[in-house]
Amino acid sequence: MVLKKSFLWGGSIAAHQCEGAWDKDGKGVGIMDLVTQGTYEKPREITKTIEEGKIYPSHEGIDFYHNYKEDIALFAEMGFKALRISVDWSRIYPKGDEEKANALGIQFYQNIVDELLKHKIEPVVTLYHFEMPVHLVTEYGSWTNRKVIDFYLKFCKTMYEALKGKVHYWSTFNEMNHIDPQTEASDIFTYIIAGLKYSEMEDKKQTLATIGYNMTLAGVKAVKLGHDIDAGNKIGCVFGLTPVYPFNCNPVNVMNAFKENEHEFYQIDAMCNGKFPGYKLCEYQEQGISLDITDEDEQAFAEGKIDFIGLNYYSSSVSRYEGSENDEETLFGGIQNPYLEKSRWGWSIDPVGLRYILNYVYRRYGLPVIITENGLGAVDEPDKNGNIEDNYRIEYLQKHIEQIKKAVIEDHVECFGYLTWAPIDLVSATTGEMKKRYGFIYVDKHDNGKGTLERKKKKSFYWYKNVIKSNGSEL
Ligand code: BGP
Repeated sequence: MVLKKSFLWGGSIAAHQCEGAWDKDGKGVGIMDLVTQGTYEKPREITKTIEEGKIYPSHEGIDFYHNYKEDIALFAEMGFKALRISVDWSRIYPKGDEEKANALGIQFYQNIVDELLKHKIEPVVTLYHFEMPVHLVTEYGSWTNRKVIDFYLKFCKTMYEALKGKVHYWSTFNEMNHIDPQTEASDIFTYIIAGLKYSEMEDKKQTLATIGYNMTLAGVKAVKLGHDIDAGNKIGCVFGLTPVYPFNCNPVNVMNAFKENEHEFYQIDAMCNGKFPGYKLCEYQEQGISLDITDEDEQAFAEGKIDFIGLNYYSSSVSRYEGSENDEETLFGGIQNPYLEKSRWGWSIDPVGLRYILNYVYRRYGLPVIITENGLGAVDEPDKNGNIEDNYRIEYLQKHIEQIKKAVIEDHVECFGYLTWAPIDLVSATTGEMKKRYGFIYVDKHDNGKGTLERKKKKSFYWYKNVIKSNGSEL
């Protein structure tokens, strides 16, 4: 058996990491316009004004705003069947609470979608990939306030209508699952997702529970809305999933790992099962967390089940165990896995983990899955002839695709596409660096802000082109 001919090979990008043009054509200030550049060792900082700090990578991105035609032509040259983009909310409603949408912002995304369709590339559109207008944070308190759900739905309606008949695959959110009151969070994670710093939250557990609930509710309402506008819409949600392995077969550690793993799933449970999970509500009650749940909410959960699951997969993790306090902690909160290599940014490289999580998700929910992100962040140095021989990236992707094939062909997982992060170099979300590159296409832009923005094909460009041409049979 082979992969279906309709398998969606392609890539995935996000507006705030590539577009630049932060103040063009009526765009408002988005939360990611107020984040400095960091490094692996030094987290990004959150600033109050655009002027604060020196380098604002997201402001310039790779200027996809003005280069989208050329960039899409390069994706088409690789044979892409799909491209996942996100719509920057602050381009459409610059402050988030306006009556009228910004026509130039809408036009930009219509142009991108038309360009994709011209090249027979299926657009997959994420409606919220860390791009909230700052005004909704400062004036309304972000997702802690239910009014923000209505503003979000208005924005969704605008986009569903603007791209009706052209876009068939939508994702309501990217990676809201990193918000869970039972786990400690870092400032950058809660900021990226909700524009709020973890360290400044007064009642942390209550705040995170409210944000997590309101975002989930917004998600299911957006599904219903999108189905009402066009019954042909397939609407999913994208989750960043990191399987948590037990440290060893000591049942206590197995249970710990299970519990840690579960933190990532309550929102998916809610979106797939048609109700907010009872086990979560019990946990909240025990901890004195209260949620304001109405009958209307319950109806919204019942009516807003997602059609597919978007899976972002980079890494697996190992659960903490008694006595593990002194072990080096990973970004994902666990400890390093001695069986796995790690990337320069400390993310363990685990292709089998992808097969595992594909199976897990498919069997738990029975919904089709699309891999919406997977890739290797690495330092790419052009050689003396200016070529980029990124064999490490090819090897990484090869091994992951092998596991996808096993999941689909041997394990019968309904996985309908593979979108790499990111087909073109862009600004890293967690560190803000350009140095952390993922692309098949090199962009001459550097952390000091310099660079010609010239695009150059890496070795992996030609490799991926052949993978797509052979429908994954030649890796
Ligand atoms: C995911 C985000 C992406 C992307 C990716 C890689 O969590 O959805 O936006 O950036 O991680 O992370 P980074 O850019 O920090 O290497």
